[in-house]
Amino acid sequence: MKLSRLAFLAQAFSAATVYSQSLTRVIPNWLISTGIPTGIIPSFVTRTQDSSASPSVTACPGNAPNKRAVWCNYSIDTDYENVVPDTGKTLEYWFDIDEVTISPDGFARPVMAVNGTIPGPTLYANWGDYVVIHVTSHLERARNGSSIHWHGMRQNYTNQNDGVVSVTQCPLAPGQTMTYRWRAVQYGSSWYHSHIGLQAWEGVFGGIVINGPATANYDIDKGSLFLNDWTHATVDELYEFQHQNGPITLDNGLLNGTNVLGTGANSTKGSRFTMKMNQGTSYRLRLVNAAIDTHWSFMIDNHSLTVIAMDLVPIKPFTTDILRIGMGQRYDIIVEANQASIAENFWIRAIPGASCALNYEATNIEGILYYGSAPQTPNTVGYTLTSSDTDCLDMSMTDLVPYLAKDVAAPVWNKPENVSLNHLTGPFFWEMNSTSMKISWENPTLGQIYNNKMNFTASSGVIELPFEDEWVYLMIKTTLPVTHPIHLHGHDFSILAQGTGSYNGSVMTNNPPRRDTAMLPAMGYLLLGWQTNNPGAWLMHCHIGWHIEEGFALQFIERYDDIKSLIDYNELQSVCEPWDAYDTSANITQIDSGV
Ligand SMILES: *[C@@H]1O[C@H](CO)[C@@H](O)[C@H](O)[C@H]1NC(C)=O
Ligand SMILES: *[C@@H]1O[C@H](CO)[C@@H](O)[C@H](O)[C@H]1NC(C)=O
Ligand SMILES: *[C@@H]1O[C@H](CO)[C@@H](O)[C@H](O)[C@H]1NC(C)=O
Ligand SMILES: *[C@@H]1O[C@H](CO)[C@@H](O)[C@H](O)[C@H]1NC(C)=O
Ligand SMILES: *[C@@H]1O[C@H](CO)[C@@H](O)[C@H](O)[C@H]1NC(C)=O
Ligand SMILES: *[C@@H]1O[C@H](CO)[C@@H](O)[C@H](O)[C@H]1NC(C)=O
Ligand SMILES: *[C@@H]1O[C@H](CO)[C@@H](O)[C@H](O)[C@H]1NC(C)=O
Ligand SMILES: *[C@@H]1O[C@H](CO)[C@@H](O)[C@H](O)[C@H]1NC(C)=O
Ligand SMILES: *[C@@H]1O[C@H](CO)[C@@H](O)[C@H](O)[C@H]1NC(C)=O
Ligand SMILES: *[C@@H]1O[C@H](CO)[C@@H](O)[C@H](O)[C@H]1NC(C)=O
Ligand SMILES: *[C@@H]1O[C@H](CO)[C@@H](O)[C@H](O)[C@H]1NC(C)=O
Ligand SMILES: *[C@@H]1O[C@H](CO)[C@@H](O)[C@H](O)[C@H]1NC(C)=O
Ligand SMILES: [Cu+2]
Repeated sequence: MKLSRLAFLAQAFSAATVYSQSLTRVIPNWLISTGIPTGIIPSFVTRTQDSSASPSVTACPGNAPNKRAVWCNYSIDTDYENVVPDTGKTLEYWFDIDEVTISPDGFARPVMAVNGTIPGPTLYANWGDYVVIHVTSHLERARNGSSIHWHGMRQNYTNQNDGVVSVTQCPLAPGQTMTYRWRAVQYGSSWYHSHIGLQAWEGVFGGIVINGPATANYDIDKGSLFLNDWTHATVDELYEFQHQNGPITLDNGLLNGTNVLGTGANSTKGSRFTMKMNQGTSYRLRLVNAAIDTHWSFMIDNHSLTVIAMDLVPIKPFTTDILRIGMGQRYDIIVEANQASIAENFWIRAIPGASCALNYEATNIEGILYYGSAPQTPNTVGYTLTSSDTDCLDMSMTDLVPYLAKDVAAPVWNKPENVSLNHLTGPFFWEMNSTSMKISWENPTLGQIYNNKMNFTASSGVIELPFEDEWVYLMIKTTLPVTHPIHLHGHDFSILAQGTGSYNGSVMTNNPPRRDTAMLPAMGYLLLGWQTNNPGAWLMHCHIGWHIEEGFALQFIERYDDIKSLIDYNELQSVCEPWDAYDTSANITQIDSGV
């Protein structure tokens, strides 16, 4: 290796330990000491985060601030479940999964992140566009496999691009590149994240914005606003303690990747999330809960929030002061900047749900909305939390009315799943119907289906749905005092019943809330229904990072007979073969559920 390159690397190393928004990829120690042939050296780059990066795609003509319902020749009234604009466009993105040291709250720690930033670069597309993403992993030092899941994206007949290790692919080995291809058949706000181990919560995530029509007007789109909890040790380091002992207190939280760290020995300067608004202007924000184990109540002092979408489903606008958002969920909100006469600065608050989340900085996860020329410390007072906020529940079902009404028919398949723990002291494994998922990175479900395997083991958590375009219902119940955000891949489900205590048998079939993630209340039930119109192996899981690691997952094999023809086996093998070789040479051990 040339000396100049080594000097460059050394410089990069020291730069990486200093907090700044500029990022440097950490070069694996073995690379420096052994001098590997240049061909496999990851391209080394220094980047500056451009927080003002503008969308790379433009809105359809006609979609003006006072006409957000319009979208080219389509509109908010178009039935997006059946009609998708033919834009004739394919967008191509390149993602690098890096290991970097950054200090989102002023406390330096190693993270894994897409293109070295938290959140990673936002993926923009227009409704109907095709999207191609080339993902390259540089996780040599951690010796991690990787993958990217496009959360909430329908993956209509493109199951193999869902990015779930052990189900739709093998882990992507360090140094390898894999390409995902899918079409944006819905519009709105979502996010992408790694779907192996706890890697998403080490920092591998970012926003997805699919432009389309909306159910209310607004002037300016402010983009994604991520709500994360945050730890100073890595979540991989914390996992074993959590696994043995149960819930742990997290160190902090971040608004769009930044915060300060309050008092005490570890206090830092960090920096608060700030957002400038002009009196008389309205703003769209795309809230995403990307936490490992925190349900949030979000509010902006003295401002009300108009909610226009839940996950990727537009809803009839409703107004609230406090918005509860579970892990994996999204809400699109409009904020009317109309309070400049009261103050110049207002707190934006993300408050952890007291009965389900522990955080040392619970009252300090705050940003600043300011009307003046620069942000100053606000002295405003927050709205009062209700018991639903502290109990980590979803917004009321009666508020969440899909704009495009869809009624639910009787099911051909209707079964319960009982959520429980293997035993009440650690190590903890979550079970559904007494089974904790345990599947293998090297042996993804799609490969097994391609090879005609029929007999899945109990711990693979497989439920077969061989029905074509029929409704199926799944009742998830628990007697334990823990809430869980339940997420399904490949579909939006309808929420037919949701509550605490015993279920009284009522089923809401008349345009119920429809989305991809919903809360199972503590000691409660959640009845979900969806239509089997998308062949594939689709994961359903709790979106609490610890819980998926501990086996809280099922996989629905929807229309087995229709899946095989959708599999590109060469492509599957092009990720599995390098992984198998890497796995053997690096002596990797899988300790978790596999997803
Ligand atoms: C909209 O409709 C017009 C007339 O039907 C057609 O010429 C045009 O290509 C359409 N535009 C789009 C974006 O679909
Ligand atoms: C999903 O894919 C199927 C098969 O290609 C197609 O018939 C259907 O129209 C697609 N649905 C949407 C919403 O694009
Ligand atoms: C990510 O970083 C790579 C390498 O610098 C760059 O080519 C690519 O455009 C970046 N991707 C995005 C989405 O910004
Ligand atoms: C990733 O690397 C970390 C640190 O080496 C390790 O603790 C963790 O188990 C790895 N995760 C996966 C999914 O391999
Ligand atoms: C949050 O960060 C993302 C990614 O950098 C950016 O696109 C978005 O505009 C930011 N959101 C706000 C509200 O500033
Ligand atoms: C400081 O941070 C370290 C690492 O996360 C933690 O172990 C320690 O308890 C923290 N100390 C205080 C006073 O918060
Ligand atoms: C601002 O909000 C606080 C807390 O909700 C409330 O007490 C106060 O009256 C509000 N101020 C105005 C001028 O509305
Ligand atoms: C789960 O167990 C219950 C009770 O034994 C049973 O009725 C149900 O069919 C099982 N669920 C599935 C999906 O097999
Ligand atoms: C469901 O799980 C609870 C423990 O959480 C257990 O007491 C109960 O018997 C289980 N019910 C069924 C039908 O398995
Ligand atoms: C499962 O099926 C495979 C062939 O598909 C067969 O070789 C194997 O013995 C079967 N295992 C069990 C436990 O039935
Ligand atoms: C059952 O519960 C639902 C929702 O809590 C309620 O609306 C309905 O009136 C109840 N039905 C009966 C028969 O008690
Ligand atoms: C491989 O890993 C296992 C478990 O982590 C360890 O017991 C074994 O010694 C390792 N083997 C080699 C050759 O490093
Ligand atoms: Cu859970």
